[in-house]
Amino acid sequence: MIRRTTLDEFIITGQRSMQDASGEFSGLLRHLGIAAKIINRVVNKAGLLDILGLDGGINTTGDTVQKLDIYANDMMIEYLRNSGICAGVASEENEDFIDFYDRNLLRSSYVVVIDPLDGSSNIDVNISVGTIFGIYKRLSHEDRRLEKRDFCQRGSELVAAGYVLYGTSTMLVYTTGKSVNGFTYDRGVGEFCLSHPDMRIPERGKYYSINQGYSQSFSPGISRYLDHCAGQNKALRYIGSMVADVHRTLCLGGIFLYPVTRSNPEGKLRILYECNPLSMLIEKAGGKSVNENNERILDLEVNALHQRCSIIIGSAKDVDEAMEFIG
Ligand code: P6P
Repeated sequence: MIRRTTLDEFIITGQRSMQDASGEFSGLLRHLGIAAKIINRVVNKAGLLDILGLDGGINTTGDTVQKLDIYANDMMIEYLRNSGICAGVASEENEDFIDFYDRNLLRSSYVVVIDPLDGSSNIDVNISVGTIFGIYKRLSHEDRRLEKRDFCQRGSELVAAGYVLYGTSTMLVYTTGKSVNGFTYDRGVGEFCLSHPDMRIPERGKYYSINQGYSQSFSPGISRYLDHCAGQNKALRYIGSMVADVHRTLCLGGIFLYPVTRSNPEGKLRILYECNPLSMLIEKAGGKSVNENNERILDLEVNALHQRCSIIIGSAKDVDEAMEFIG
């Protein structure tokens, strides 16, 4: 029986090697892991708990909200609030950020950005969904209330980023700026166990991932690149759940693209809690992540919590090749 390192052990060990060994940052990571376990428990039983189906609400960014979205959002926010070591949260599901000032007992210096349940349109048909998170050091003084600038920071300022993929198995993948490590949830012991140490994205892959349904509204450069991919016998894979599509890209190599379209002239995906955390992970694993103007995603100015961008992310050689066509 292989003895696997648990997430808690890995975090504590990592804490010992960090300058900021206050334990606050480690505690925050551990609370995110606990929230992930609770969401996992419900996501896995969703069909039985009769919480499927449209809630009928519309979230901040106009996506149709599923009941499980609300549950995941409430869970993440409560766990982070009760941790006493998080100053506040910005979520896809909330118009504005949430300041934990009254409950931030330790006057935490960290804020969290989250997409609590990404790809939720797939919930009812049992296709993988995910949670995405990013952690920033706050910019405002710890004794004061949070400000928008604490959240609207460049992705390059992230101190940690990760996702939970609720798929055939449940995985938590995160980085604190050095390596990218993957943990698989072992229901038997109720722990995330280290299963994919030091993940590296292949420098090139055979998969390209894009919603071809929008092909009529892609730029000529994107269309030229897609013709090139088809001519190269690359395989098209598109799940419609960014966490699942990016996780496959991280594991097998290749490229994921969500360009601007007529219905989303700025791009559909949100910089703060989708593109930046996933771009940090892919870059730390050796890949690249840019927008259609070939600007590094992590360098983009973030001026609004729900700001969108186009994204081309994946194996370095595939992204470079794509940009030769997209220009
Ligand atoms: P489309 C899910 O709603 C999401 O935000 C991402 O997870 C996913 O990559 C994208 O939207 C899918 O969008 O327009 O292809 O359905």
